[in-house]
Amino acid sequence: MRPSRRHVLQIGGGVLAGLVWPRPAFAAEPVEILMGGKADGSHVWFDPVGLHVEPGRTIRWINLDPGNSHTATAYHPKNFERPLRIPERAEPWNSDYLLPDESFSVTLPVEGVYDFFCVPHEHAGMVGRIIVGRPNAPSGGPAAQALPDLALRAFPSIDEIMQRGIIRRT
Ligand SMILES: [Cu+2]
Repeated sequence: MRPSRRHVLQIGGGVLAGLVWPRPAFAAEPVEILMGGKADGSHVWFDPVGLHVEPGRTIRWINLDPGNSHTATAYHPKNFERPLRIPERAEPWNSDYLLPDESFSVTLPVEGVYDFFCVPHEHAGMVGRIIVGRPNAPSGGPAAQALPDLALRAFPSIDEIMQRGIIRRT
């Protein structure tokens, strides 16, 4: 069962007060991806930008950028007709706009490569990549379709994510 967004936001708000990054990863805990930006809005990012997790893990995005709203949105035709860059059998997600300190969670049971973006900042290269289990699972990998240049350059490679497990923003 997937919790409603409202429920997730309540949980996120409660947990945020004690948030310390980096946190140790426990199997039962969500893995957190921070949404950040410079005060003047000149740079925006997901951190980590690349992540390898086991199937069934929950990912939680948290907007820690006091000056901007962000989204965590799967590359999928159902999301603004963007190209499919998640496994074919996987459910697409779209957090909608997260205000500062809001959060959004999804659980990813299907193995493969998931690329996601921030709706207002895709052109600024605000994208990220999650690998669940094996990247070459039959469910597929990212399609080689045209994205904004800065977005394409921002994805860590599959090899790098598999080797290091987590890729912090540089
Ligand atoms: Cu953004």
